[in-house]
Amino acid sequence: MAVVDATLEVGNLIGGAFQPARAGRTFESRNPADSGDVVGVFPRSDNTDVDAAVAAARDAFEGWRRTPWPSRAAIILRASELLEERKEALAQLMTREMGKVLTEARGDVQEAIDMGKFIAGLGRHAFGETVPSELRDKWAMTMRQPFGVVGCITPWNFPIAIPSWKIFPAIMAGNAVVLKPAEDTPLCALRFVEALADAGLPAGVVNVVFGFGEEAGAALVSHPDVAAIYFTGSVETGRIVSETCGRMLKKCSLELGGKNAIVVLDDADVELAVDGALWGAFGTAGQRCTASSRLIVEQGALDRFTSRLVERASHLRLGDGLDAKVDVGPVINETQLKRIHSYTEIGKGEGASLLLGGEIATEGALAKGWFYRPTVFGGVKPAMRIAQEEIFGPTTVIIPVTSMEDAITAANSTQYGLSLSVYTNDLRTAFHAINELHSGIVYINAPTIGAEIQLPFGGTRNTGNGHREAGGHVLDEFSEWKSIYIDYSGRLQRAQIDTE
Ligand code: UN1
Repeated sequence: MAVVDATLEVGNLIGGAFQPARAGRTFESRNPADSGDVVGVFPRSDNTDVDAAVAAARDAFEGWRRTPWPSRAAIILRASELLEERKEALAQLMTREMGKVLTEARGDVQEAIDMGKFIAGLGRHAFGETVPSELRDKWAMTMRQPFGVVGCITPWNFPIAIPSWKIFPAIMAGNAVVLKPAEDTPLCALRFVEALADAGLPAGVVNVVFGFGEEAGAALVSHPDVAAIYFTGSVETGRIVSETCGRMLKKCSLELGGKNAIVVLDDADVELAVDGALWGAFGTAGQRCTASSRLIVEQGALDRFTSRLVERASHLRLGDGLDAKVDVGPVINETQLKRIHSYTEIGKGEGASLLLGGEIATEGALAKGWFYRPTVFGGVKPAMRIAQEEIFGPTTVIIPVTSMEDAITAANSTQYGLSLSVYTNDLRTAFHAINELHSGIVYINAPTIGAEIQLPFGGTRNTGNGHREAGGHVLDEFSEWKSIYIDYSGRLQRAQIDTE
């Protein structure tokens, strides 16, 4: 692994070699806790760089798809072991490049390790089916086949975990990959791919093209030799990606936003719900698509829940995530900081009451980075913009309701459907809620964050387009079926006609 230092300058990884952008342009990755700290300088790629990466992937694909599944799995397992050995260094880098506190950065790397081990196991049980033919002396079965070259476009909030969710299963199934990681976290993505290279992945099977969505990302999505796109990001960009893929008849898997809710019912353990809300709303400074950005609270629990939440959130310590005493790190960049603050203004304008925070934090060393105070709004109505739109920061809203049915209606009333949670001690209520909540993930007595890789991850409605990542069916997203008929009767047999 290359040494990380302030002047690190790397190229795109194309066919196993580092290359600068053909147009010679670069961009910087900076530490969000200290914007003077340059983590590295990266190529700002355009369509010519993407063309080269796709060509390298095409070349590598032919050898890779013929490599036996268990051999591919062995490389993935080895890469997971290398990630495990490098976990602490990767976590430190992640905190520096992305800002999340170190314990969470370790969790992000762990999620990639878990994913790699899980996917490697599929190398020996990527089952097909053998089914009886309707004709005599005829055999019928299925096997998986890769799509070819696939494009992965990943966000900055889980800079190692999310690339791992896409790349491990993609290459397990025999695809070759071009990765365009978020411009805010390029070095984390590169370190992940280096673990694969060090584990023996042949050159060109995974290529990395750095840069911006409108340039490198768009070129990847519209490339005629890219057969499938796996995208995690905003609804706005997802729509553009989906339109392009639709026109080109490409497979397109989208993981988009969330406006997740914790429902706290009258019979809930309120202190447990406050624990969950603090972790769900302010973990990763609220920058998770699963963040608990709405807290829907039944009347009987409202006062206690509100006062405990505000009291405990007021003690959260902001700062550099490398400091073990810090609870909440910076947000990713200045644009996001301003966007988060604009929602505070929107909330006030809508008549919600600001109970805590609502400010950019600039005292002392915080002035060097992009820090926002944990923010809580009370008296929020389900239709308000702060209750409908994804803020992606440490802002959460309390929505009072008067019944369990109203709580469920409110929980289901956004364009998103990623993760919903209910705190209750009543078994019947819990199961009723599981049935009635319309989301990809439901939690009972736990916050909306914390998905595990052995279950499907994704959401309903505008959170995506019906696909799921991770989980036991993950290969369905990264391979397509081939149905095979073998007729050993020695004569023409006509299906649907010659049956007896
Ligand atoms: C995301 O926010 O994009 O469930 C992913 C969770 C994490 C994954 C979040 N395991 O919060």
